[in-house]
Amino acid sequence: MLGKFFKKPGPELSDRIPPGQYESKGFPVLTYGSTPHVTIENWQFRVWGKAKEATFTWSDFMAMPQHDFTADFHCVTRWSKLDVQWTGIKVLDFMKHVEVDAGALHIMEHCYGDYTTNISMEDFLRSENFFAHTLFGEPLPPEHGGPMRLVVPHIYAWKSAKWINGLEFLESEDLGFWERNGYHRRGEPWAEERYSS
Ligand SMILES: Nc1nc2c(c(=O)[nH]1)N[C@H]1C(S)=C(S)[C@@H](COP(=O)(O)O)O[C@H]1N2
Ligand SMILES: [Mo]
Repeated sequence: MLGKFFKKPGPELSDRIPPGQYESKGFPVLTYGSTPHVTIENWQFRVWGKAKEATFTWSDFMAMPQHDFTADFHCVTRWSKLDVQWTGIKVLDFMKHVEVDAGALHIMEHCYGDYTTNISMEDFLRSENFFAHTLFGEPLPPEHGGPMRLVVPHIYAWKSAKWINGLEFLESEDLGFWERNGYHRRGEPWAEERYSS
């Protein structure tokens, strides 16, 4: 008995819900540790490593093109929430402002609160990835990563860093917090890349 919030996918959802996942009607909060509280005045975003070091403010991000996004969200703990509505900035628009070195093939995402997660440049530089500051038409609540988080819809949601505040560009792959603790280095939900082997 799964209760009313988690529903086993019927055939009509089998192309939306990856194997081993259940549909969640609510939007659970999944945070390791406590929720950082960061104001938009104090929020800063830094890029460094194999890229020209630069710092961006909230108004720098607001001056970039703003878009609405609808994306499915898959947590490795087996819940998936469909059609989450966000507003924010495309990763590819942001990256027009970053001078990346030729040898940068990986990224470490950094956050307020010290969470980290790694992603390859190839998985990061996709047109559907975005930084989000609005959730269902309201400012992104702190527990869901406000004021700003990353959303990478095609990978399990632990790569969608909440309270994101920086990108460290790397020549070779390094592992983030969950990846060092047994989770898969990539985390593609349709291939069920849950754990490292
Ligand atoms: N900074 C930070 N980002 C994070 C996490 C976290 O603990 N800290 N948890 C990850 C996990 S495991 C998931 S499933 C999603 C959950 O996002 P939500 O709490 O908005 O549902 O955020 C991801 N991003
Ligand atoms: Mo998760």
